[in-house]
Amino acid sequence: MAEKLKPGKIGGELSGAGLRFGIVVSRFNDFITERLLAASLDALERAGAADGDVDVAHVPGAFELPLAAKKMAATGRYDALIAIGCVLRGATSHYDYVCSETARGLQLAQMDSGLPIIFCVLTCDTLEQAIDRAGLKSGNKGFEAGLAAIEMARLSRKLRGVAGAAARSKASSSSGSRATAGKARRK
Ligand code: INI
Repeated sequence: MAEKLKPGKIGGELSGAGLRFGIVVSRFNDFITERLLAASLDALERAGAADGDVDVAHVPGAFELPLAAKKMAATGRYDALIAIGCVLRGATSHYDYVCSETARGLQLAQMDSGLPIIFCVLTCDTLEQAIDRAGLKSGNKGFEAGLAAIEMARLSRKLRGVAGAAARSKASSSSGSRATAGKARRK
């Protein structure tokens, strides 16, 4: 019987040392977002991120997160970003627009820039649900976001290394086959 296939594993270790992070936080519902921010910073600090390697930018509301994240990504300074917000359902459809455009904008910024942007935007029906996710019954989503940022930053660095090694080996094998073809022509 064939041996069990052992695939190569590419993982993102949870060490923040030497990585740079940008965090963009919305001021709207800051009772919640500042708690999410504190927990994200706690996760980064515990994983070894250094003071000078973490920057925090504030924006008015969740709707402004994507543009600020895109501009932070464009600086080329960071290994990963975290976008923090809290949208609470109101009496009108405003909530739906803010939620969907914030999620869409952040995903676009992430895919355009190639930089991991962690989605730490609570979208809740009630303040109680948000409080539960910002340090009460359901843990703190900010802490989870900090860990996700580290994992994605590490994984991205590794995948860049894998891509670089693949490109180098392709280049050397094609220059090798050009040299062989040249020799064959000279004979
Ligand atoms: N922004 C939030 O971050 N959370 C909300 O709950 C919210 N509500 O409910 O209105 C909210 N609105 C503001 C929005 O994000 C923009 O800042 C504003 O529309 C200006 O562009």
